[in-house]
Amino acid sequence: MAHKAGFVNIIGNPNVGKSTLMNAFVGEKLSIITSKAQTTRHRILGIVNGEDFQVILSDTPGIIKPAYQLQESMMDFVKSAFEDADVLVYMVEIGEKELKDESFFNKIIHSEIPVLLLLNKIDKSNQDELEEQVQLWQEKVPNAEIFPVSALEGFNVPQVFGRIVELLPDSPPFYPKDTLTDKPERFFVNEIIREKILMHYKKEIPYSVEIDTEEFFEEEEIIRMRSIIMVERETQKGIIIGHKGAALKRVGVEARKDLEKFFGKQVHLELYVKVNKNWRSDSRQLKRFGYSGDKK
Ligand SMILES: Nc1nc2c(ncn2[C@@H]2O[C@H](COP(=O)(O)OP(=O)(O)OP(=O)(O)O)[C@@H](O)[C@H]2O)c(=O)[nH]1
Ligand SMILES: [Mg+2]
Repeated sequence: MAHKAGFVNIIGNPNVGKSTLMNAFVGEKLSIITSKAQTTRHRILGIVNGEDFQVILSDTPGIIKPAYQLQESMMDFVKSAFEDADVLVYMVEIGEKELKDESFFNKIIHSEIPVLLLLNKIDKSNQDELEEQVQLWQEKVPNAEIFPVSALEGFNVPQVFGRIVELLPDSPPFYPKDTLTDKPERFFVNEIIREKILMHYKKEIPYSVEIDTEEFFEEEEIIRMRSIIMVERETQKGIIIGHKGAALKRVGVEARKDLEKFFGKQVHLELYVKVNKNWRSDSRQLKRFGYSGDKK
């Protein structure tokens, strides 16, 4: 029997629903999702295995004009997603007019590989608007096949998946057939904690935070984790901890609940806050946190 396999890389502006789509395809919450832009900072693989196919999806950070080195590394992940894609999934949301970065947009319209343009969040739209938007995007990206979808409600998601499998080249699998992702367990610990930070803190705080899980120790009944929440400045440390530690406690309780769901096991989570001055602009630190740019 012929076997199909390949890389399907999801790109688009921030907050359009790329991670929601990847999770819907994979059926697991691999990528964190929040209503804030720049939730995703890495390229995260989500692998869907069937008897005769292996779809290797990549969720990527939303495309922005980088203002500091962390954001440059985030855009390097997007660039890498252009390099090895067998199918490009370009996601836009209803009401959106353009991809802010022209060079990325040019790569899409001149792409030699198939482009699926997903017009997302159609649950928030109506028929007239939808038709007008489909026409707009068909003109802008003539080489794309357009699919209106709702990643959140699953509308048209199986149809898009079917089309992806059709477009994949004949190939043996790239990963063992029981592989779900390329990221280690600690990565997901970091991300689940960061999701709570994105949800509960305002302004620059979530963008100044990185998580480093120093300990991940699995016992028979429980997994013990110790994670550091790193901030850039002393004042941010106080804000993270909050009055009598209440804010930090909330992060810990909510993260632990999600971690227990994710790992299917009881979790003990210790959280500490540390100042790590200007980590976002420090190459060595960024490398240590996995932002080296060209990694899948
Ligand atoms: N109404 C509606 N909301 C959606 C849909 N898909 C995603 N969202 C919401 O849009 C917001 C952003 O979703 P994400 O999946 O995090 O978007 P993203 O493109 O990965 O964002 P970044 O990682 O920041 O680039 C969240 O609040 C989602 O719940 C959809 O189909 N309909
Ligand atoms: Mg995302």
